[in-house]
Amino acid sequence: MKHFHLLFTLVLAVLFFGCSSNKSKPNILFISIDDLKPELGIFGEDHISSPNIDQLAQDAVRFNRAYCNVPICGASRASIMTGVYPTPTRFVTYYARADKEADQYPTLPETLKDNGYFTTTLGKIFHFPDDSVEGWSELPYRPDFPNRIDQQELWRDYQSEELAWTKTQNLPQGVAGPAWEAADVADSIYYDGKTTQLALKKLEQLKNLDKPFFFGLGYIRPHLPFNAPKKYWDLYDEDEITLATNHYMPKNAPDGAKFNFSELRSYTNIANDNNLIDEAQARKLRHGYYACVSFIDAQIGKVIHKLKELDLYDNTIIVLWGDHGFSLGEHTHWGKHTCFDQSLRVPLMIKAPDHLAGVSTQALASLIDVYPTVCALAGIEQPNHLEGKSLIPALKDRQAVVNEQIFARYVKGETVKNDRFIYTKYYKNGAKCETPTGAMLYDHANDPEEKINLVDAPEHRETVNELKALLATHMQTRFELKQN
Ligand SMILES: [Ca+2]
Repeated sequence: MKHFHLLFTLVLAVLFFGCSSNKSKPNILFISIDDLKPELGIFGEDHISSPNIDQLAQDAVRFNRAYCNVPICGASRASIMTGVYPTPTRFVTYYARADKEADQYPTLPETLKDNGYFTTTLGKIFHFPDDSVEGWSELPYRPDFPNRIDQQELWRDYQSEELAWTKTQNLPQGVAGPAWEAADVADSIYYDGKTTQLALKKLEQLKNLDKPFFFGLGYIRPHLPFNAPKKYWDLYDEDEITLATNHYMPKNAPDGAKFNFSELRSYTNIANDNNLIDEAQARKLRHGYYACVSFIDAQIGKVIHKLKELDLYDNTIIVLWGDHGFSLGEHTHWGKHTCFDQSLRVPLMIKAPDHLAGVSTQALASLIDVYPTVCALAGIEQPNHLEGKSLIPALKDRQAVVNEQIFARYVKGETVKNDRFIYTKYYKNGAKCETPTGAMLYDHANDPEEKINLVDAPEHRETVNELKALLATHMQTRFELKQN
């Protein structure tokens, strides 16, 4: 009997310590906000109302100089989730898939799942919900269309009566409805509001797990169309919205940098021609973007409130990121899909227990660094294939330098950015990086808005040569890695 007691106590102890050591690993809430640019209070701008993201920043490190690796939804997400760079033939389009183009690499959720995490996702993390499903402990889910691959409905989330036709008409691929809507409805009527309702329920389930969780929560606004409840539009006076100060192409810009934003032009109230967006429409589009950001900010607030209510907040790492930037009239452009700073720079914030909080860092960061950073924070050995670096040094010391330079690309442009400069080389044939057509160099220390292309300036010849060489090495290394 005595032995039985001893055995029983031992079993209990093993169970208790076994569970508690596993459960004590931090949870991870991985929040993606589609097309969110770092035009937020926490990044030094004050014209968009985002009180909840600002509040979260008090417990996080925010990266003032974080960059995507490819400024288009599906490709950027496939790169983040696999931890490998886009190449001229891999992760190129909005419909890029990790499981078709880089299936040999375990995704971030797969690595976490293999290391004891319960992994789940709701909303838009991968572009396609059925991409790399083996990485999730349960099937990915989205409101209304859980198993649909064709997602036109997502973008046609119009809720006012006068736009009901957008749901029933058989519109061609790529054609939506108007580029904005301000329906006087509750948050929960729009897709992202429905996502939040499901997220709150999901957190209640996750609270009761005997494992740490990784929860990928993806919002689709402020992606076009700029549809948000009217109350968020009402936060702004459209007449007072100011337009981009660099609303013209840079001096000496190469032809490759020209961009006619076909995505915005696919909306029914935007002219499908080569003319510039006029001032009134520019103000309306900015107004809509701001409203969508405030709408999503309110959703983030509800999720954080729930985490705190469930007593999960303190032991949960929160990574908040945007998949690329977004031009709102800068350089005459509207949208992503360029190699300018407006299109490449992203919001990135990491709240991690026992690391810095309420500070910003100038450390150059790249979205390819997210995968190794999450592994390091979770205390998991990172897979060998990862091409980024852990950002932990910057989460411990805001002066730390992790990357001397970062790399990005978009179709025909290859970009390198270092501490001071950003350099892009354009090619006639982007898929093979053949026949250069031009290049651009901007001095971010003196020209953060990229108004003057300095690539031919004699005083910057050495810088251009240095960046050219770095880019060539990166492209060659990337090529060789892909061959193996
Ligand atoms: Ca996007």
